[in-house]
Amino acid sequence: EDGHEGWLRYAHIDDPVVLRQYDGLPHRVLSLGTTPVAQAASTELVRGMESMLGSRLVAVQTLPQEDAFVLGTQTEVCHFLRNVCRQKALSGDAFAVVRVMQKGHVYWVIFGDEERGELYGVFHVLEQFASQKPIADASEAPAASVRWVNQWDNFDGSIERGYAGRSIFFDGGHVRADLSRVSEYGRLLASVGLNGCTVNNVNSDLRTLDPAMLRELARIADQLRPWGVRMSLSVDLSSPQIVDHLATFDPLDPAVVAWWQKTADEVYRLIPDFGGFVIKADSEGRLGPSKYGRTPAEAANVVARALRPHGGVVLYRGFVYNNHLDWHDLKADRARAGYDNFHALDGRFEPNVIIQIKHGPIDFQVREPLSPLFAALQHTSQAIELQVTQEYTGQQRHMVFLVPMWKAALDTDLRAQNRSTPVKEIVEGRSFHQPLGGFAGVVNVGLDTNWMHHPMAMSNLYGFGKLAWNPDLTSDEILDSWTRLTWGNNPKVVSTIDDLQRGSWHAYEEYSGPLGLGTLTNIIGIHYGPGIESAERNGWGQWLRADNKGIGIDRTVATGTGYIGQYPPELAKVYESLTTCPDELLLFMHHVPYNYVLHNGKTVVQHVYDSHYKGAATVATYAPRWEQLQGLIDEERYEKTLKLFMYQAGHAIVWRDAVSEWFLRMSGIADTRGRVGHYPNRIEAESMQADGYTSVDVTPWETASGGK
Ligand code: BDP
Repeated sequence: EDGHEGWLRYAHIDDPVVLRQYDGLPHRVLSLGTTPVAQAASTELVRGMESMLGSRLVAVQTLPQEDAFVLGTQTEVCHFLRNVCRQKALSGDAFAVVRVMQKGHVYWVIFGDEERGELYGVFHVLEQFASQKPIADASEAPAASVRWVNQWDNFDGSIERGYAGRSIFFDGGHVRADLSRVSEYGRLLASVGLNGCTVNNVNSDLRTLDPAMLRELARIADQLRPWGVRMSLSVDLSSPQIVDHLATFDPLDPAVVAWWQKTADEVYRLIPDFGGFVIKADSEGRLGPSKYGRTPAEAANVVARALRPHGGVVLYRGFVYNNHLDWHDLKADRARAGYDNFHALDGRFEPNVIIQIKHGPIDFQVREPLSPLFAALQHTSQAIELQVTQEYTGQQRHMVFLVPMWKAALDTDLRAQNRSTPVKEIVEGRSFHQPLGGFAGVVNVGLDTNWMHHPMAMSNLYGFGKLAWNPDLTSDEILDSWTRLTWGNNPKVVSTIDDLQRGSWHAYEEYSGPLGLGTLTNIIGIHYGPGIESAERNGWGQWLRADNKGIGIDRTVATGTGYIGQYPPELAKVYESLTTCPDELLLFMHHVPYNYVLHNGKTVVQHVYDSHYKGAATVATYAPRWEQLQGLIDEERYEKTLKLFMYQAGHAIVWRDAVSEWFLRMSGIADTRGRVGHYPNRIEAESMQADGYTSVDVTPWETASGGK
């Protein structure tokens, strides 16, 4: 097995006891719809049942006088099976599975309000088989209407922050001739309820809205359509100037307004089910409305009005900040930017604009507090942006199961208006009664056979979809079903993989950047491996503010940047005080000396040492624990995973030593357990007799033991 099927392996069930529970299921299927989505739903049911149960469903054209599966929309099914008319009316993407008796026959009816629901119902049923659960009546509705993935693919075929090969969509400046992987991707997305895919980089190619390119892009939409996945595009606000040589791209210029309308009309002529536009503007060098003294609302609204007659939406990214901040200015703080740029615009956006906000105020670090912007926008629809591609979290060379991190974010209660407002309810549109809302996951799958390189990384895509559908699921529920679908139901396999993954985020945090420091990685550039000081003294604002006396950014209202004051008062109070600020966010919120004593009784510096040793020690157990599964899973995925675990164990030591040595040198405080700086049995390369090699100083010094 090569991981190509992801969690849709549909492995044959051999256990006769398990198989027996499906004995009475029908052998006929009636599919009432004729659209590609309806066809995909019935084909999938046939495929899954044959593969898992070995039973071949026969398609029939009318309601048979024998047991059958019946697939359709609620309206379609209701003509044939009166009981279904009496069921509560579904709406949007909801689905239901009901067992109906009529004239002595059993009909398993899988229906939605729309065909997309039908497809979700089929995947639900197939997931029951794959996890060996009985089939029962079910009815589910997604938490929010926007459940999109973003791909940061470039037209040349590279992928920004993609770690699993080249683009499945593009190559050499064009849409690929062979889009078979796109259709397979659409199937994976649909199987977990995802309904949109933005196919190009947020740093959008300026040719994206060129008519010739749009015609090519329409081919991608055709591949995704049968899976109920609507294509969307990232667009650059300067497009009117670039594509049609307008004199300006000022959103309030009538010619620009007309251009967006004309362009939206053209997009929908080619792609009738087009989802909408994602916009990154005034951020990291992208142009934006600030050029003309206009606000993000003025820009977003012009585009939104053009899309609205067609049912499209604008996801305007909240990731707007100045990357030329002055490090010497103690009040300068990148974390403030989202709130500062958007909160005054609350209520000024068209109803089909959604502000897409990264879950933390900085940038997908291993631990961040929630962005305070979520609580500040109470009259504007919002989506949470989560990063499935492991940019700062090990780039799919380290196993890091991110669902617990996202759960912690989604469950965080921001206490807006001094009442319960967990972020998941805000982005569902529930807390502040907004018309839209949802989830955007940056995924960046590539042409690697198994989509994401690390066999464990697909759990993050699966988990993202599941949470976007139902953020109340627990991390353990999601993990356990992914493991069963991906690796089979052998109890030892399931418990071993679940245990390995469950603590993997925490372990990564322990050896990469604890106490809210952020991932202590190479910040300028690849974002991989240790690079502690690379964050300091540049304009990007991912600073540590470390010197020989202390570390951390003072973000308090009393003496710091004032960032904490952007939170609703109850939460602000918790973060403002050293007594109540949780250790895990301490250095994000406060500047303290190295010997400051944490709630856990340790000093900051000793905690840093201990946590790095602990994290690296945990990772060292991965390979031997994995080896217990040899023979219980297929050789191919076994070997691939084993190699990655061995690599991760080594790289975790590199991390451990780099960060610990840096803290030792910076603070001058020794490890009470005498580990840091003393490595028994280690032989430094520079101490060897190495023909043909010379020893050189390494920058940053802490990334090589001994600095050479
Ligand atoms: C950062 C990435 C950069 C993206 C940017 C964004 O390093 O490649 O363009 O976010 O989200 O995390 O726009």
